[in-house]
Amino acid sequence: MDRRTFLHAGALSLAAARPGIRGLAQPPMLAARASSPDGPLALPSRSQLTWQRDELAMFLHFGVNTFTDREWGDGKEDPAIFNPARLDARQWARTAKAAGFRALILTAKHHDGFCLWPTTTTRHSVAASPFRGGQGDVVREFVDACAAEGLRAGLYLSPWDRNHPTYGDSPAYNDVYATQLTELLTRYGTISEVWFDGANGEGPNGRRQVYDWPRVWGLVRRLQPDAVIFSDAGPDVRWCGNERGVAGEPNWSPVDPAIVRFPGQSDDAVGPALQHGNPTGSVWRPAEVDVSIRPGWFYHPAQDGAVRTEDNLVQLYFTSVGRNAKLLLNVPPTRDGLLHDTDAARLVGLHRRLETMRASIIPLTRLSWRRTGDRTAVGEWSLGSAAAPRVVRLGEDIARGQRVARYTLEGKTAQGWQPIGSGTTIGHCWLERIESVAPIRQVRLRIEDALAPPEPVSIELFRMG
Ligand code: FUL
Repeated sequence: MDRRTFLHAGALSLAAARPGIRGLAQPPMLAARASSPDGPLALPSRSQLTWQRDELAMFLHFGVNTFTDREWGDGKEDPAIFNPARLDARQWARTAKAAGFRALILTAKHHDGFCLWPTTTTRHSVAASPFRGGQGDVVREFVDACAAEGLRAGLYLSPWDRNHPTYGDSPAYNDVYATQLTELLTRYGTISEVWFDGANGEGPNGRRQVYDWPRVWGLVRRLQPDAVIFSDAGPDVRWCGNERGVAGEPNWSPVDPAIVRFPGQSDDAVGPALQHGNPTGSVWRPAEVDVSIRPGWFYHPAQDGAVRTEDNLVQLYFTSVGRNAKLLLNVPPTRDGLLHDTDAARLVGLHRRLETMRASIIPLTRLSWRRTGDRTAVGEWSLGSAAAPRVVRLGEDIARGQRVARYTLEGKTAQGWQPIGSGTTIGHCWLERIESVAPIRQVRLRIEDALAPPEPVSIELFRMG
């Protein structure tokens, strides 16, 4: 039942991939773009663009596990244990906003089946708990807090439900699940991301539940057309393939929908596809990196000393946002219903470090950008005065698809041009650290391979990282 951790599968061979894209049969869903001069490049939707440009989202695992000190509840928990006496969703949202996060996702229901909103589908919910005298609704407080802080709200509704008596009776539970989803997507205003994991078990009847994903995704499309849907298999946003906080290198946003077909699927082709995407993929499905600030997803007092350090969080930013993915960082509320001081302080630290880096930007003037072939280009920029950059941020205009497959970076020192970096994909954002370089006056980016004629790439150099 646990998520598989996929090993870094190494760089994809573009030599193998390129003939593929040229010979790619036109999938029906791209037919509308048949006349595009870009050929069969997958493109993001408006919602996917907004999602990716947010860069940072906060995950909140909260529920009966918070009170039992477990990671996976068995569904037999007494709702009476759920009593976050000082719950303040505004504190969650304020903390997130102050740290530069733009969206939050709450576990409306985890595998234990306990619902954080008063649902008509079960008595196993906040309505049966002492929270706010049984009149409480954590989902409501959460979405209101996000709205008050100008942040996007998302919800995680676990399909695996270890409490509901219908689980395992597939048609009956699928109706229950659809009702729960409908409640969440119709009562609380705009929901920007709906998060599904693929955990799947047997019900009390000993039968394995068969989920109806087309129905679930169709419901989200109908009720919240602007929401992005996350799961291993998208359809809008894919899992990055591990919970270590590391997106693949290379990392393509397009994927081949024939490889990852449903959430929770596990076979040998799935891991590399989640980590790296597929350069020849026909659908746009960027990677989300979900990882916790603590060892567990839920709050455990014993882990108060094991919160990720500021350095570690900066590193996570580099291996997620800095690898063309989005970071979904889990910060679990305590039994009081508040984010822990240590976690909040580390987030402030992360924000300060990223702001310091951004403030150390080195002004650049573009001297030239020209295509040197069908799939190659070169750009040159001049630095106002000689400087030794520590970090480079590259970015493609992904509204026009992801194109770059291999690049090198050179800096002009007093001794002439020197290599200072190289890589594979770029996408929305690619961050690289530049180790000990003599001061440079100019920088040159060579696109050495691409899936389509390269568009101008943006570049930023920072003195600090
Ligand atoms: C997984 C779950 O089993 C974990 O408990 C956690 O919620 C993680 C984000 O997704 O599928």
